Amino acid sequence: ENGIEKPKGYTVSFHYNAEVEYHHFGSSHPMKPWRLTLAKQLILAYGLEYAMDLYQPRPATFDELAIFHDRQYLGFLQSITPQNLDSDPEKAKYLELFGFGGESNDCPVFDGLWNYVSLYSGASVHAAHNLLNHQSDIAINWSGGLHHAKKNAASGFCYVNDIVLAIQHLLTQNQRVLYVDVDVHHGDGVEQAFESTDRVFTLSYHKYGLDKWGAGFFPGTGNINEVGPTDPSNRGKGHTLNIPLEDGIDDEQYKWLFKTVTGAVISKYQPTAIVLQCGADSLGGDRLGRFNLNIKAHGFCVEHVKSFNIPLLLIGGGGYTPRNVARTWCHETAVCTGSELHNNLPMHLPYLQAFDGTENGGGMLYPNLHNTKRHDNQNTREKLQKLVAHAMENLRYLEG
Ligand code: V1S
Ligand code: CA
Ligand code: ZN
Repeated sequence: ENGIEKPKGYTVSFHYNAEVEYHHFGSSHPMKPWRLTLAKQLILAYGLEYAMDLYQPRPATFDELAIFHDRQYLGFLQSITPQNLDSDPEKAKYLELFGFGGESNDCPVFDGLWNYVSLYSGASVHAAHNLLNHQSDIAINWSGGLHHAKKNAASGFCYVNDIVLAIQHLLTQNQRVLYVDVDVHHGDGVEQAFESTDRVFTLSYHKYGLDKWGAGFFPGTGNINEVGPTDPSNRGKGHTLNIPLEDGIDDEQYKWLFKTVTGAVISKYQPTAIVLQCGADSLGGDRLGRFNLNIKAHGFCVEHVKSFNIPLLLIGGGGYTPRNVARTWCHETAVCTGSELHNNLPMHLPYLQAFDGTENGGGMLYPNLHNTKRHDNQNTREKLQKLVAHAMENLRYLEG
């Protein structure tokens, strides 16, 4: 009756284990796994579950994670708890080494950490398997997308790199996999993991540059000049593209840029599978982000990639204003299934108050996030044109 049905001619699958929602990074930490509860409630309230195949994946095993990560690092991750953290001097020694140190507390040790990382990774690996078996054409895991994790270190709220694990699975049957990252942060962990292969092309759009105090935007890498290894004998040469942006980029600019650059990469690289990281911290009004995108402009990236009809894995990532993260991922789920959603949120939505009131988006699915604008647009037409020209220059390497 709500008009939500399975798309004709292709299959969308949704991979989600609700246990991830119950993990807490700590009250002052911006990463809130319960944003996934909000997203799921919106998706269900609109009836999108009728348009997809739903799966509840099991957690990934130690051995599955060890396909990318060092066993010693995983052993540490599996055994560390908030309780044994300070008491065991042996563990204290490894904290720094494995990326848990520093006063920023980006990667806290919290209760159930191992369960959390194996749940979100299990979902990405399961989603990749579904694409390989041809059980789905588009597979979604909103709990994944943790692009900063390294093989032996945690970084930027990421402990295990589910994206790398999923791509490794896709590589068993795909000659070329394209990774596209619209999170406001540079996808450094994925880029680094595949820097020496020509079978994965990594493309990241992100905020890059110094603030007025001279501090670089996290993680501080991803300049347009960073194109991977420069040694001509390295097979990975030319298979990385970074699009560094300034504060305040708007809908029209971002859509034009995304379409132009991603389109060029797809037509030159000819991937047989695509992984799209949909970090929602590139939205206007995000607690950590600096861009000014509305939900439909963010969703345009999904629409555009989907239009190529190449097997697609969609994963989450950052996103620190939970109600807008939920709106975006609900909208993008609907983009995948080809469903139109009404701007008025369904009345029977649990947690309706999280989306209600002028502050929270007035009970709408698509509030104008420009109203929450806090960052002037520093991206001029000229700068973006130069950037695209530079990107196209970098892509000439693919022509051999
Ligand atoms: N920006 C930012 C930011 N905010 C925090 C933070 C805030 C409160 C806490 F209780 C804990 C951490 N950390 C950061 C960034 C990391 C951003 C990670 C983004 C992850 C993703 O969206 O891309 C994918 C899920 N960390 C830093 O900026 C590091 C410091 C450099 C910040 C300041 N301190 C003092 C030193 C380290
Ligand atoms: Ca990015
Ligand atoms: Zn981010």
